Amino acid sequence: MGAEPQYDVVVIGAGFGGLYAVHRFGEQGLDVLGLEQADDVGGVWYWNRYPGARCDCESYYYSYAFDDGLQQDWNWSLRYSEQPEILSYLKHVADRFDLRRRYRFGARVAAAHFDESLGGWRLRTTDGFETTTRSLVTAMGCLSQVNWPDIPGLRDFQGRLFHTAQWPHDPVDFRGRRVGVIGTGASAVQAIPRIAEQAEHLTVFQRTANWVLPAWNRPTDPDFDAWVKANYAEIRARCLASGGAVPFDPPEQSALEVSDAAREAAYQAFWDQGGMRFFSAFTDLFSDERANRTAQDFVRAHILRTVRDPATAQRLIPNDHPIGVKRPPLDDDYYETFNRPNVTLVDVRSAPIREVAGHVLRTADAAYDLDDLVVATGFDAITGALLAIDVRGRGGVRLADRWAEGPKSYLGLGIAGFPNLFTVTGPLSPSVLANMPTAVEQHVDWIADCLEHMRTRGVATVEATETAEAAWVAESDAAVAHTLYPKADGSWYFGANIPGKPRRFGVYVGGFAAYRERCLEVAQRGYEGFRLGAGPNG
Ligand code: N01
Repeated sequence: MGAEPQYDVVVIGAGFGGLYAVHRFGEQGLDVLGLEQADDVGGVWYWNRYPGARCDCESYYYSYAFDDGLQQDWNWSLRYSEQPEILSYLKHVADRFDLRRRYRFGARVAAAHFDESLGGWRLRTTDGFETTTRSLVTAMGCLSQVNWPDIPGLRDFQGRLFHTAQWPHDPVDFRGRRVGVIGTGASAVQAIPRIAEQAEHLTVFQRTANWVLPAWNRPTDPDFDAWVKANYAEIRARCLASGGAVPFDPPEQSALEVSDAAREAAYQAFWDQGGMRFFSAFTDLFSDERANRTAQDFVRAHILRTVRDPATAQRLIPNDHPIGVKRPPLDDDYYETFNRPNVTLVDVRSAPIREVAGHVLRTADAAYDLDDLVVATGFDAITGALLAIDVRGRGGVRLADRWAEGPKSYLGLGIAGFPNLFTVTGPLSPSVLANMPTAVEQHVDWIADCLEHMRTRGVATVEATETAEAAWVAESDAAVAHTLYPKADGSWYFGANIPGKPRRFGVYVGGFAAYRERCLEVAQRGYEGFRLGAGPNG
């Protein structure tokens, strides 16, 4: 008999997904190791410490459901929690379930090679640590591989240079400073109002305007909190039964079948509630351009009413994509911020950024002298973290080659040719279009059951078949083709924000509840679409 792998399962990542995976697999008696590149737990909430960093899902459902004691004991201070509180929560989870003892921190995985004779994976980290494992579970987040734009001279900027996703741990003081922010995505929209409150002057370099919705963040209402705690079982069940893993009532009417007055009233009611609930107003906002245009009209009117300078208001109105099909940011006075005398909006679509030299950011038609530059240009999303590792499957095939034309996966969980590799919220799963903690729990539970199936049946390898994978890719592509998402061809959902990255919509849009049912059916049918390989004694 050949050598046995050192671990039953290695989990990469210590964010929401990784922590739950390490806990769950440990509870079922597996020998589990966690590897995390940071020096502590938190995942995206460890790295994204920029001012205003906050969750755009409400905390009572953007939280773990797996332990009732945890959800009863933990109290959220705000409707949408800020980064420090979410990080405290994840640290509390690590303490409460004693998870750090299973982790190696400061361990960035450099290589993961499937070894056929071992029937498992050989791993190496950048600090030279090596180990082997029967199964490998990646829980590295969909938005964790930082995107630095290719702007000549940027990295040599002579002032203070920040990226929102690699923010310093100590607070940054912008008082008396001339600050520039590149980007107007969700990170920038959260940071801009906070930086504007401090900076002597803030210049926002915008390439593409975004549709921004109000969060109406506020302290947690104690009565609501008590209601939530008394009704958690039902709230979580509603999440599992919904398209976005959120406890919202699904819409029932088309935006086109109601009167103008009724439509306006509905949008206003959802606007006043705040957040992504806005998209629960009507059934066809993601499928019918005319319906979507009515929502755009509503938000456009808000921008024109709010922003006093007409030229700035026009620049803040998106003109290249329907509302919702790029991830809409939630704001805290974002539009109002452009009424401040110390804030300037610069359009770098018409006059692109050419270079950074010394303290100066130069566009095609002007130069801006800055003390601080905040880069809010997002991530190499969905596949970036996985492809940053030298992953090789059967026959030494590189994952980067396998995905040369875009990600391919069966259910976003398994990849043909890469046995015993499971990807938590992987490409072509509902991932970022579902409430993340619910999505990761569903994936980890499914993987845990699969690992149990392997152990009890003497199964050595589980591997998606090429046929099942191809069918799932086709189904995922077809699902998105019926929506308005392809109308935003610059979105990171397609990988379009990274020069040279192959285009494929990386998220399954068929809805979380239907997807979950599908995963359960696959398991019930003996892991249909996966090839189960017998072990040396099987
Ligand atoms: O990144 P983004 P993000 N010159 O890619 C611009 C999640 N998130 O970090 O649109 C000039 O959305 C780029 O312009 P354009 C959330 O899912 C969650 O803001 O490519 N500009 C865009 O404006 C979100 O969607 C929370 O034309 C350049 C911006 O940079 C995702 O993370 C909070 C440029 C990048 O926007 C990513 O958000 C924050 C260049 N060379 C984020 N290159 C929560 O609430 C890029 N841009 C949990």
